[in-house]
Amino acid sequence: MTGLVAILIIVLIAVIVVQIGRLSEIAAKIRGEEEVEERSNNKTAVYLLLFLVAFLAFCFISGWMYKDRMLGYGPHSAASEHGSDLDGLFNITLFWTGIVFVITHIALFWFSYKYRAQKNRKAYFFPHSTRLEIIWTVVPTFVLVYLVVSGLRIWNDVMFDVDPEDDYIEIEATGYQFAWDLRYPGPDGKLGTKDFRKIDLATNPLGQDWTDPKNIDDFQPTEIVLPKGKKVRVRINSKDVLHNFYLPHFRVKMDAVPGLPTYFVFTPSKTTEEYGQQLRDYPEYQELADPTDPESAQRWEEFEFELACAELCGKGHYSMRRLVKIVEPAEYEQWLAEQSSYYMSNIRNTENDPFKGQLLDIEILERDRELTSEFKTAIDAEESSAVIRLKNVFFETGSAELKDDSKYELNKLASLINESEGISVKITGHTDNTGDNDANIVLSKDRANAVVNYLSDKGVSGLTAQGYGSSQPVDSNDTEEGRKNNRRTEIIITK
Ligand SMILES: [Cu+2]
Repeated sequence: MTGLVAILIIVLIAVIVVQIGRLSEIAAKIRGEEEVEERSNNKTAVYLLLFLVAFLAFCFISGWMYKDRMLGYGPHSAASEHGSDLDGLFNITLFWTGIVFVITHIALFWFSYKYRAQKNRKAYFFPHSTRLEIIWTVVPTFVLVYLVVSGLRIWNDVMFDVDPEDDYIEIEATGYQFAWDLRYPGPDGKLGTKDFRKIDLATNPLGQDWTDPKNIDDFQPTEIVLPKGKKVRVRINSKDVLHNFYLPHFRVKMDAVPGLPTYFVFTPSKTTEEYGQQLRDYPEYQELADPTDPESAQRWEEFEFELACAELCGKGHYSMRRLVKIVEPAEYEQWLAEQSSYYMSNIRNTENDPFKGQLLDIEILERDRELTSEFKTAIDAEESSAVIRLKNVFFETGSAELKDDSKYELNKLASLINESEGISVKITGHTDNTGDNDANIVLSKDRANAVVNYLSDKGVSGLTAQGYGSSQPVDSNDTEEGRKNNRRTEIIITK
């Protein structure tokens, strides 16, 4: 029995020894895997750190490399008075969010390095810290409040509407698929009223109300021209879908909403010419404007501001581009003087004209301007005498009775003669060659006398009159147009 127990003990010991041997073998294997795992953890943690460095370097280098392509940097400085405020706002936001961006990325990757899995280190369960909660609530609150408040202040400055007392120009842009209709107020400085029910694509694309005198001088140019340094209010409309009135160089961007007029106020601070000059230092603007033509100008010389639609409004969206020219005030006045009103060139004396057959104030002013300029030219000329045709003096057919319309021209003429010294004025009457020659001479003499009498009533003295009948034609008597030109009243000014 004792022998049996002894054998059993030996067997058991052998089994235990074998088991222990196998156990340590397995343990050694496991330990080896852990080592492998630890090594790979270390490697990953270092890679993450390297990624952090490369990522931040990439962010800064690409930001620096491409900064000239962003609004507010390099060649893209603002060309309006409020533009640099908006650019400044973006820079402040970039500065603060940039700091947070850098700190959070460093913290994220540093933590993944520092707290990687390691032998003999146990994760620490961290359920709550009131202090930390307070810190990461309060700090962003202050930063955000600061950003929002300073942003709102600038936004309110930028979006402030004009005071009616202000000196400003109001223009209008109406977007539709796919163009902008631009409207300027003309010499009265006021845009006329509109009604969408009056829109007619052929004769009245904006629905202007022609009974409103403010509409009479409004004109519709194909490009925006504005003077430097003057406040501009843009009324923005849309006739169909959402568009967006975007002047990138002036930091002006506003939706054009059908049925809801919007506006924007801005003051251009640089002329197109000045802006082009400041681009000439940038290599990308020294390239040829037309790469196929070695003779072509450099890009900075051809620079133009532009209006773009910044809403994807349909497939012809791109064609909503319009040029914007900023010029010196004197050049602007000259441009304004060259524009002709939509009403005068398209509506006047058509069946759509509510003032058909009536003389408009604007026409009287135009006649005054024309007569004054001809009169001044005659006075300033070197020749001792000059002839001016009175284009707006009319008589009843076959009679020497002045038509009522003639008074505007004659009143102006009276004041011009009264203001001038050292001149003598002769009124001459002319007819066409129809009818009896003697009768024509009498009629032309009577008409010249009628003008003299009218002017004498206005205090003009020393006038003489002569009738030439049809003896001095200025045009052919074979056509109605020519005969009309020959029937005329003239003045001869002698110094
Ligand atoms: Cu559009």
